[in-house]
Amino acid sequence: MAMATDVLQDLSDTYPISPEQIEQYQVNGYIKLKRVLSAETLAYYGREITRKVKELNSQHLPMEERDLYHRAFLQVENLWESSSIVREFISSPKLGRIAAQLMECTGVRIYHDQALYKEAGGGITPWHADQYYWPVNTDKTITAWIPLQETPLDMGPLAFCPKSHRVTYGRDLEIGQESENRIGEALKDHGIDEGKFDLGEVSFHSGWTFHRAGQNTTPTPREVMTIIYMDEDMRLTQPVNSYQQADRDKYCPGVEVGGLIHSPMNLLVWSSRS
Ligand SMILES: O=C(O)CCC(=O)C(=O)O
Repeated sequence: MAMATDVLQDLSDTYPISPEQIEQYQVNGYIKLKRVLSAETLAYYGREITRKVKELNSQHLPMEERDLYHRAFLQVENLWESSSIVREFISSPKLGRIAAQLMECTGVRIYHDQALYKEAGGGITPWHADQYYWPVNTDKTITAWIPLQETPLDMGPLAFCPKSHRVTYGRDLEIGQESENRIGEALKDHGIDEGKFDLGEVSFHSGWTFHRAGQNTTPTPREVMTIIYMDEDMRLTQPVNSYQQADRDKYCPGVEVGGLIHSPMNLLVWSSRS
């Protein structure tokens, strides 16, 4: 049984990031890093994350009655608000520091968290870029995708199109069948980096990087926690679609257009200024 002090230490330790890894992230728009978190840390926080997913999940339709997007995963957002254990996890200085270093910014705040559990028999995650959904004024956003178990190809690990954060085609598409078809077609000559994740491996992808995931054909759920960070200096832009308006209301309460996004929802988890 892991001791709370051991796992807390694991969340605070420094994970060294080399200049080559920063360059790799900047060029490709994502990076996969091995041995970021220990098996004990993932088991300890994973238990609580799974408990919260079961408590808060509102998707109860059988798979065959759902549309493509809702077959991809159970999606539960901002677990940290009602769990001090999840709050501890998403406040990890180790993960925050990696995010800031990769984006080459002085610090990061939380935009939001979400658990993405691809159930046994769950469908594909269609091609998309996350920043379509976010009313923010720069591209300094990054998602830590943290599998809670080893994730082989048949469980549907996250896959990335290298360098696609520089591709502007398809940025106006919401996730679904159309994004899967049109972005998949547009990127077919760019290649796809699709591989398993070891236990403890974490990927970081930029808000405009196109990504997808295959089906989970195993009998075991693919349990993943994600933390979405933004530059500590990020400002709010006028929402340009209904999703951005909903995000503004949920994740940036009280922030004016043009204002610094530092509402009580946006925990400052790592900064070299403080
Ligand atoms: O977990 C998945 O299948 C998709 C994850 C994703 O799209 C994201 O974290 O931005």
